[in-house]
Amino acid sequence: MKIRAARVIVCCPARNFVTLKIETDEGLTGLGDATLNGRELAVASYLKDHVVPCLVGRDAHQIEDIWQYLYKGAYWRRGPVTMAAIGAVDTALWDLKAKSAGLPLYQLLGGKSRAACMVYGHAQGRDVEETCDAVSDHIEQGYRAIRAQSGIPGIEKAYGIAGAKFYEPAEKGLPGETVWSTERYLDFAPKLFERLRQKFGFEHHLLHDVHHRLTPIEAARLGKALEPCRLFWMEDPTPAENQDAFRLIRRHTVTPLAVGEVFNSIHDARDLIESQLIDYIRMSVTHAGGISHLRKVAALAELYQVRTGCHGATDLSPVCMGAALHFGISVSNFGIQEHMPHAPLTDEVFPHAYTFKRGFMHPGEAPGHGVEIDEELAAKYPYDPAYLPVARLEDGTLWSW
Ligand code: GCO
Ligand code: MG
Repeated sequence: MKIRAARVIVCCPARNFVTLKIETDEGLTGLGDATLNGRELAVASYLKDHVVPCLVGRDAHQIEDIWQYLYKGAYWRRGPVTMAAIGAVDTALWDLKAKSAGLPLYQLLGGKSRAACMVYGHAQGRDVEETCDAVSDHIEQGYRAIRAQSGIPGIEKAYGIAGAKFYEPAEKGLPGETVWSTERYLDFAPKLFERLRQKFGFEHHLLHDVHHRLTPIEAARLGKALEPCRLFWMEDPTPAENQDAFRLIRRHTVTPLAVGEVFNSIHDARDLIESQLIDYIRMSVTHAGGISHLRKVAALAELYQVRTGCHGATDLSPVCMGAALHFGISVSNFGIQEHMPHAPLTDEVFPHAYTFKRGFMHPGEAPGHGVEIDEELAAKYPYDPAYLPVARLEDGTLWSW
């Protein structure tokens, strides 16, 4: 099965997506997601100008060799742009291999390890009571696990809160600026979760995303304060370039930790996993070099009882979600999958076999990863520049958003 052509499709059905479509001489097509929020065209160019010319004519079955060729062969290793591009090629090749076998992808990954993948939804509100309403709404929809984010008194635009029903991280135009106050947040966050536990008890899993905003000692303090609320996880409590930072947090708290949505290589996570500094690894199929590389991360994590908790925000396309569910249903140390439903228009452009039922998702039984693209419809929604916001402290210091 030879690669005949590969095309990069950039479109904006409700938000921007970069999709790689590989075609073979046997007439099969495979899809991979290469969306890097706010930096989409850099990956599109990397694919179009540097990767696709090297793919044409290769045997589409040689997934591992092509992965190594693109990784080692480029000389310049790692990085979000490179790894998103490699991830898209890898995902498209797994899709093709499964389609040529006539099997759903999970069968090629060792078969099912569970009946379906538990997912968590996003509950958000402008204040505690609105967040309570959103949690209750998610419980009604059947979610077993819910991430809760709330507006914070004294902070105009807190992370994860939207005016609209669904929170969408990227905004049209140049990056917006938001103001952050660690003091106000640390004062407020434990009160939010105390109220949620008081109202809903302990039957449902609650999660929370700190979004890289705290220093290690502040994160330790928050983890400790949240212990009575027994969170499923506290996510990205501090930036993780310095993996050692998590030793300090770990020494002070038993609140489980989840890290890795911005990682792109196993090396970003190695010490965190081997030293058992985290409980969940959040790397995604799209940003971490595809299914092949993510399986290696999961295999390393399995040795240390670290479980997967893949990033699944709306900036990962339905192609990523399809692939993530095949990965999740097959891998032995699956933990949970993030689920931020896409806009109806996004779902229309990317018809898919995966389904949601009472808090669990299933990848479906279609051959491949089960996600396609309606190119004609996609062409009606051209790229529309959008960026993630930046954050500053109250005195103007640039901070982690
Ligand atoms: C999450 C994330 C996202 C990111 C977004 C950036 O946990 O879902 O933190 O909401 O902010 O993916 O592009
Ligand atoms: Mg996050």
